[in-house]
Amino acid sequence: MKVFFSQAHRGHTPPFEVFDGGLRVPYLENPDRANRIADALRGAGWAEFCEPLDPGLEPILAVHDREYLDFLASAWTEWLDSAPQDPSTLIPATFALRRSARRPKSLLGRAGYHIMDLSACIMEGTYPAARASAHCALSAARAVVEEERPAFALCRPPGHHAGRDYAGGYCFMNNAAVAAQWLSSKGRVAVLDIDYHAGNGTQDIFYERDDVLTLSIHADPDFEYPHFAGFADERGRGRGLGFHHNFPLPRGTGDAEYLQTLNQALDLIRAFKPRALVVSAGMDIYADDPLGTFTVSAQGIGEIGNRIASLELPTVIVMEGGYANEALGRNILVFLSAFPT
Ligand code: SP5
Ligand code: ZN
Repeated sequence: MKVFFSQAHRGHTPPFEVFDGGLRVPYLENPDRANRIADALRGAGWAEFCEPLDPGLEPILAVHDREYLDFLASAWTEWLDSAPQDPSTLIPATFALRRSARRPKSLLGRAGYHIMDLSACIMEGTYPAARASAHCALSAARAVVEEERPAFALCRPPGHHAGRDYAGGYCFMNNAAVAAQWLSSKGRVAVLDIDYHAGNGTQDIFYERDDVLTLSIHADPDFEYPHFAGFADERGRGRGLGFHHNFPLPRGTGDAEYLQTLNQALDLIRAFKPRALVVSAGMDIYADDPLGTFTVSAQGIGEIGNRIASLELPTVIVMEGGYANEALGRNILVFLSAFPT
């Protein structure tokens, strides 16, 4: 199996994030995550590591606003120019609640406009890392179409919380959406998001589309991040009505309940008859995940892989979250092994 991976991710190492209550904690979405996954894949023998192509910004602009990408590109130098007391990472402390149409001019105004929480911290290597991560997903999509076999985009930073013009939840560019948007020129596309958290960014980006079916299985936003999206009654808008599906699940969800819900999602995908499938593969559903509350086992992750693979669709697997670093390599390996490698 081709694995698209870029070392650019190593430049994105925010020193901390801020949890609810103002608690500063070491950044959970750290380079160790991707390094461990890469090590596990090298050990597996079947992984064929590939550098992503760099087709520039055009395929990324198909899902993100230029003004937002300009913000990401210049935020770091503008941050240093503003001579902050602690320059280690840009985190705004004022947010554009239910945003007005007015675009702020200042750096902190734009940061609060384009960032939805205190976990999308920007530093020197963030923009290059996010760009390379999006290119990994795009390259995997191209490989899947060219070779008619599944490919894995080892994306870091992850992407599914990023919308057309906003970052959040460790995500800056929506890698899965970039892949799905490119694939949509070939035919209908389904995006299945199995990350523990609702894929609000992907939901927003394709909300009015009837040619891209989006489905997300996740912790109920009534108790879990991202809190403001991922509810079952959000089903798309306009011609996109009926082409988005959320499956919110309770705390403590285990293998059996998860797999039952997955079956419902897979039935919808089969009925849609897509040309290709993008899987937002977050491993934070795993029982020992520090951010999750589900009790899905490694064996359960393998079975999730088996059932998705049984669709027998051209499939792009895109890395999202998963923070139990010691288990991350094995979990991804178990998941990917379900597909033809
Ligand atoms: C890609 C991805 O998985 N992003 C997840 C971002 C979640 N940020 C949530 C922050 C809320 C922290 N709550 C701490 C509870 C620890 N037990
Ligand atoms: Zn997650």
